[in-house]
Amino acid sequence: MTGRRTMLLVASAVLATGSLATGCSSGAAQSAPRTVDVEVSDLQFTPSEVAVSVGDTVRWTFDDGGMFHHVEATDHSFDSTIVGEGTFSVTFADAGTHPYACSIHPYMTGTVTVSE
Ligand SMILES: [Cu+2]
Repeated sequence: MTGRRTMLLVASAVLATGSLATGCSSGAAQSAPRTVDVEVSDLQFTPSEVAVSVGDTVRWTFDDGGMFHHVEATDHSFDSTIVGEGTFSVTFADAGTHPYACSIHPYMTGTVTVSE
């Protein structure tokens, strides 16, 4: 495990993702970075497990009627702080697996897997 990871925290995602890459994971030529959405609603993360490539962004959207939630990586590599609305985005610069949970509702869990 590398202690320090380089990440871009985008408070308010305004990334224009014009293209959806489908089914290309050859790894040789890196396709355009993607943004993968995770919905935070009904006391769960949907989808709870996402797989992305280095350079991709995961964007959580808090939409649970104002209920406060928290996206907190178990390895502390990212932390949304406790919020009730809006979005939280993380761009992953390194490969790795990041389990995360909501500190308020510990049964709310998810995993981001980042591959080269
Ligand atoms: Cu929660």
